[in-house]
Amino acid sequence: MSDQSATSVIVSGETANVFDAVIVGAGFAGLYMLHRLRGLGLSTRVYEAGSGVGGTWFWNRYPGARCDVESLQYSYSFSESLEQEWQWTERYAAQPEIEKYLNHVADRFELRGSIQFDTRVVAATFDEAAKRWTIQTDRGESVTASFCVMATGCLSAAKVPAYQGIDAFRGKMYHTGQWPAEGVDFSGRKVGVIGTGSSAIQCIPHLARQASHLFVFQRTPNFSVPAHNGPLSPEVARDWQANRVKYRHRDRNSQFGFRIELNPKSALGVAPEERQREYEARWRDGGFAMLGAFADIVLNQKANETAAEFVRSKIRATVSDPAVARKLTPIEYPFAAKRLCVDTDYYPTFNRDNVTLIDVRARPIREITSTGVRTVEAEYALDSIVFATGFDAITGALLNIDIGGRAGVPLKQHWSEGPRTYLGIMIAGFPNLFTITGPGSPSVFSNMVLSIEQHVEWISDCIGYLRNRQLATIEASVEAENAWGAHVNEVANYTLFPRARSWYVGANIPGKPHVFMPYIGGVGVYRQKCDVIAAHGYEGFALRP
Ligand code: N01
Repeated sequence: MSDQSATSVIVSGETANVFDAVIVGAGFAGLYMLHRLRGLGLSTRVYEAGSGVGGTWFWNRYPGARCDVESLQYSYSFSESLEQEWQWTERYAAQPEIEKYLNHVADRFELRGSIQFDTRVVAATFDEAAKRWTIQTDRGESVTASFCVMATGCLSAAKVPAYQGIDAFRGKMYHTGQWPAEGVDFSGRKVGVIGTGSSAIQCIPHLARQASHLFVFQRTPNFSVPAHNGPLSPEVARDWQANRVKYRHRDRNSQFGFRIELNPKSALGVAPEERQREYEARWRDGGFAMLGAFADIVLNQKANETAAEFVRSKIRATVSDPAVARKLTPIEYPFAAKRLCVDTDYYPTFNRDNVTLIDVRARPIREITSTGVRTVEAEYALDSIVFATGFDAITGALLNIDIGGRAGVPLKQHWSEGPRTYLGIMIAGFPNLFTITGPGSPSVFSNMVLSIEQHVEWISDCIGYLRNRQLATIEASVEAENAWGAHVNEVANYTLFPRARSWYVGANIPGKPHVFMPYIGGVGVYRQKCDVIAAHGYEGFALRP
């Protein structure tokens, strides 16, 4: 692309540098946003840093990567024919199948022609006089658009800790969130995995089966529940098709955006035998069923402790070496206050002779050497290191772009004490800039696909509303933004979730302001609030000609 002029882009033979809308990202959010905006007749360009569609599901190709909301629910609901023609093969689809699904969607709705791949947006600046965004890419291109939609994902800015000596390592290094497309063969290799979050918990059993030896460097143990994944039974698929409309309605108006039977009883109000029976049944169901076992698990520390102790007992019963089981047992934060992990064979993997668990909380990593990892106690010789060290979550991908609002105020400045938004969709001082599943919305606390659809539909309805009334801009008011931020906080503080040092509060990134970022009032409640605000002529927003 070096021979192109700085102000033009060419996609599918079309040359343009002026659009109605620019969308950043071609994952679940960007693809559906494009489909909707094209439906409104807007000229739209999508920029995507990857060489294909998929977003999260393009980059996270590590062995074992799969969704942990059931695929029938973790899929688009906007097109009945799409739902009817696509058959999921497993309860929880693996990364290749989800990527294939998103490629199918891109083809089915003829979206590719509007997507420019291998292009990262580096800056977006609002021009107050023109009432337009200028968007710049890492290819030196510059285009303008009335609307700029960030579909950049909540978990897309991969983070590798700044270890001393990291550049000296002579083996291979990988991050789970930037996995090579061609895959990696670890046969016969000594492999180190740093981190024990959801990504690590999914890939560790796979790596252990391949590597000659696997060293797991754990700083904080996580609570993990079994997925009980398997082929999707034809009866379940048939039932879904027969009751699709009813089930989707249920999910849209639920707490998490997917089916969890919520037991209305208190964990403290039942006999120990009944409590045990309930937890056992939930454990057998697998996945996030545990979260609904009792109404107060995430609200009351004592109730939470009963669930935590149940999972700890499962760890003790599974891991044969009591010292290893003790290390794997979370004790310092409430059950589910860090994102609950869903696994296949995670705990049994630590019974293998070729797996060693290293507690780097007790004995921290001091440096990475040319041949491995050195903790304060020992050096571990490694051929490969897998960083399963997570992401600069929710705000990272947005702040990695140099976004300037009114009067050139940088988003970094507006968010210097943590993210501030109205509904997680818009930001005061940044007119016509939309953030799909932005901070302050249910996002990572819900079925992402369902929350993405809700935002996309709200945003496209909003843009349609503006255009029908010949209005040029919409902008959140400072008052509405402040009130929403206070509400997000109040709801979070009513629960146990802020009590863990998690990425939900930015605790995994040194120097990041500690703010609980997702809205956890429930996707049904949240949807209602968004709908009422729109029905009242976009209350809390200024709409201008
Ligand atoms: O990242 P994480 P992830 N030294 O941040 C450790 C979603 N997801 O990629 O807890 C040593 O959870 C860190 O330790 P600590 C899901 O929402 C979904 O696993 O900070 N260790 C932690 O153990 C998930 O929550 C799916 O003490 C360091 C780990 O690295 C989110 O993505 C699958 C360290 C990071 O865990 C992120 O998951 C996968 C250091 N300097 C992911 N820095 C599904 O849908 C970090 N760690 C199934």
